[in-house]
Amino acid sequence: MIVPLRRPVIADIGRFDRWPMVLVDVETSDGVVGSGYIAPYRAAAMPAIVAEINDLGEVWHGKPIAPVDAFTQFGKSLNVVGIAGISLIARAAVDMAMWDALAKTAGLPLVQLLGGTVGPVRAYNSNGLWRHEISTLAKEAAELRDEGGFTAMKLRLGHPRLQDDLDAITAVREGVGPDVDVMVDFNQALGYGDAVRRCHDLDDQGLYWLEEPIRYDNVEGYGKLEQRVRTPVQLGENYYGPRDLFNSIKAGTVPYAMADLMRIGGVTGWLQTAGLAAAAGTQLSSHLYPEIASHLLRVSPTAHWLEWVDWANPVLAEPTVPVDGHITASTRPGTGVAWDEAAVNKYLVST
Ligand code: SMN
Ligand code: MG
Repeated sequence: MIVPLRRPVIADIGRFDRWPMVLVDVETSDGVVGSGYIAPYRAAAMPAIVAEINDLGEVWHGKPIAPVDAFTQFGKSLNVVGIAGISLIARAAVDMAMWDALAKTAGLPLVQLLGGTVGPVRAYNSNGLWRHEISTLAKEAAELRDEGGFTAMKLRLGHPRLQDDLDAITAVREGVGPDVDVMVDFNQALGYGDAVRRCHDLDDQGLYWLEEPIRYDNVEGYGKLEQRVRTPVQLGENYYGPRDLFNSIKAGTVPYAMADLMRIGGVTGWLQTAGLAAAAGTQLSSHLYPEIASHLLRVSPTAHWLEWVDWANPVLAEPTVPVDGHITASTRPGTGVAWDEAAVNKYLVST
């Protein structure tokens, strides 16, 4: 499925005008359907992921809805294909659908099944402020604030010239004033040395965090960078499973981390990561997947910010709605992820 985006996503990792999604349904012998989705950025990646998901479906056919057991077993069976990448993405996709089925079977919203309560989660608006024409950023920032009473938003930086990054920050401040928290995301645009310079140059701008200034797998680089700048560094959307956070923690202080449900390993991978973050004192935010993150952040001891994006809304039967800068999970049994079948038929592509 490829859905439209209200605003094109433009970052150092690429430009995305539409958003490919893989929807997964699992059905129990009692007829309960659990649903989940992943969004693998590139449409061309979908056939390989769908093939792995179908493979896992066959492995688990006839077995109980036990997502933790399945996650572990799938890890063993896909070990030969790879621990990270497509293997983990496929495991995550099935995991999210299985947790939805389990919570529906229990008659509880996912957060309650996990021992928490449905309630508001603090969110920042990430639906815009891409690395595009700087003259449009002030207006867009005001729009983002007003789309749901947001008090925080994320701006994408990493322009080749420092001055353009500074101008982009100035434009956002013109649009929303000093009281809105501004996170900035470089999407790995900089080399280590340039990142030291750039982060120092931006350190007195009052920014909330500096996200992914360098390549996500430069673990030592992040450890050193964190010691050298005052504004906390943020990373984690590219962590493949909890061990990647563990490696970051070993390399130095990790004030902030974020987990992406597709890469961290779905609900099961998130829960493992949240325990690790809590033990290390790392404040944990979500990356995309707000529908499920709004359950999980409520049971994560060091929960920080939810990243609000509405990109899945075109195919959701009950799209999430931000209120006063907060996202509240669905009170229905399950995760609340259910399809608008007419929209699904409209955006379906063959893989
Ligand atoms: C991002 C998310 C999705 C696509 C491109 C970039 C970004 C973020 O890194 O953190 O929102
Ligand atoms: Mg990011």
